[in-house]
Amino acid sequence: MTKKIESHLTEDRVIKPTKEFSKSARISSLAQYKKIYKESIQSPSKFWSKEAKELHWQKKWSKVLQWTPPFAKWFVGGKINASENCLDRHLNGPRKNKAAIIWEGEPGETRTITYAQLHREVCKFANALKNQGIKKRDRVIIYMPMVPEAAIAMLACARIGAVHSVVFGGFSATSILDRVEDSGASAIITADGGWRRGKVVPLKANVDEALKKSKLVKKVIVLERCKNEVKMKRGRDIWWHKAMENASTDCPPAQLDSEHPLYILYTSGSTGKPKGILHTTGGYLTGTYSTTKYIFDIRDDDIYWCTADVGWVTGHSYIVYGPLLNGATCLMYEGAPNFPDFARFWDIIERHGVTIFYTAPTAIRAFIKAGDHLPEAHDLSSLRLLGSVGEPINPEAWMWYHEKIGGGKCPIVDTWWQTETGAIMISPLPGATPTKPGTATLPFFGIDAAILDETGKECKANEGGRLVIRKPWPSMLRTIYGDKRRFKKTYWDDYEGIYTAGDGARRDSDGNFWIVGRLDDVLNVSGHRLGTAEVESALVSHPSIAEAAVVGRPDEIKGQGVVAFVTVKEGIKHGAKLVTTLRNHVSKEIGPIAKPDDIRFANALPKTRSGKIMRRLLKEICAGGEVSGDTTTLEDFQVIASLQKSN
Ligand code: 7RM
Repeated sequence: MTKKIESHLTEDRVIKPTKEFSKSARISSLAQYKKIYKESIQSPSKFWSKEAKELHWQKKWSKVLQWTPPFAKWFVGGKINASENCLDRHLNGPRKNKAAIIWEGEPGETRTITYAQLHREVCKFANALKNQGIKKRDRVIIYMPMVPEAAIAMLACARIGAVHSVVFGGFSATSILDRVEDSGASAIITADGGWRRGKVVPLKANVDEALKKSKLVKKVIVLERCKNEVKMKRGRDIWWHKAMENASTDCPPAQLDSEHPLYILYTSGSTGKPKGILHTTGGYLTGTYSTTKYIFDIRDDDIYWCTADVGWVTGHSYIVYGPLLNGATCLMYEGAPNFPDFARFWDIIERHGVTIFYTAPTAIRAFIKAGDHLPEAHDLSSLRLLGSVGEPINPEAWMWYHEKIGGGKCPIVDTWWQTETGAIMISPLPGATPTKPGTATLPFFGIDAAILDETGKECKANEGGRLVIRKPWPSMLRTIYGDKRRFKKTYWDDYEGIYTAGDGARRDSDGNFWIVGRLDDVLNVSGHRLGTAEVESALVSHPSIAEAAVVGRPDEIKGQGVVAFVTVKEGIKHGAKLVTTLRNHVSKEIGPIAKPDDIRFANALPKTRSGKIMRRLLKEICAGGEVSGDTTTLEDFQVIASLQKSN
């Protein structure tokens, strides 16, 4: 019996960058990419030090890399400050009075903050933090809505060398408490509330609830955003505007070691408590700076919009650090994509003239479901580049995104990376890489990505295996905070000195990487190992289907049977007839082995707050058991109840 992951779905459509885009792009042909890539893999230190030199170093490094697997130190001996690089570096030229952040609140108000203004606010807030007794290396939890102050808080921490840990504003009191305890945080920066679908999310009340059970936190700074009623605890809580009142605007950036911790960001494992992914300064800045520059090919006149929340790594690397390091103008939106309706994003793009738009497949599928008339009613012609992140983008969604949003002219960068990798690892370069819908294509410069079988041998073309990175890279996680053993065990146990990402993938004959799903989710049907992504993609390629999640369930004969949970598009009737149609459709697209044994219609699928389907929960439902393990990252618990009922 083979242990390889099989792959049956093929995609022949090739979309090349337009001449117009390539002409002015930093990397303008596949040949140019290949040449630089080859050199960068032969000598990663040379490539990365060239990139790092474009940043401002208070003191230059003496050694590019010190690698004692699995522990890396980048730019050893160098001194650098993240906030200085995001802000001060732009103040001596034409970017000084350029918009750094264009913000839109959910109720509709807007603010524009220039680099000079952002610098001033960050310096003031950094002094406010110091006045509250916060020092270098202290851990500070940031639990904020999507407002500019979230970025200001992050950059202010970085300015004084405090370590931020952003907790997504949709998380509960329990999640805050877990993260406070694990990180040993001594302060929390929050707001009275934040707007989401027309309602106030009671952030401060959640913090109060969490802190009933912990004595670690000495200071809570509260931004007034929604003017909802909150309780302030004397001696512990202070309003943001009060803390700012007497704070000076003069705050020289702290001199920090290149390996000084920049942030901890918690990511859920499939089992056990969330992992505190630790990123440090010099390498992380180099990785996010370089990837933003080449992959988004960002320009001074771009209006760049990444729709993620700052609570996710995508928000850290591609709303705050990457774009600001590049002196870009970033749009930031506070609220939900469907408030007041599913046209909100198209409306924002039109009104602000967004040129680069970076979002997630889960959002794209929701937009498809909501109907084409919504984007069609808006002028989206300002767009020149689109991006996707978070999950495999199924070819149907890719084509829709390309045609309906990109007007057929915008390249799409399907970017594969993780909280752990800090920056994008595999992605097209928009002026250079021919793409096929559904593949993240080729590794970024300096990234030695490969697919290995369980013996450590590289897989042949179209053979599925484990996605790994064979050489260290600057923005890699340094450890799991406080748990080196778990760090080693989770990422470095499969192969000596090689990082295992936990994703299954294959490369096609052009070398493109196709992610077939998380390794924990791989199906095993009569000895055939199938990735979930391909079966899901086949289902969604049927015109009636909006979304699909596929899992295995124990089967006496086949080992595992295939169960598909699907949601249908607006106005589609479902029943026995559609079940037969879909089973035949999958059989035709992939082959009879992938034919679902069972298809269940659902109103919604269980997802994490960032839109990833939680297949583990579906597996548990299929096995007939109760849903167990960590469910704190589940977006909506109702979904589980309704799936269990229809079971
Ligand atoms: C950035 C982010 C990481 C996991 C990763 C994959 C999946 C992310 C893509 C993707 C296929 C993509 N960080 N993933 N991007 N799969 N194509 N372009 O999402 O830590 O939250 O998740 O997400 O499984 O391992 S994350």
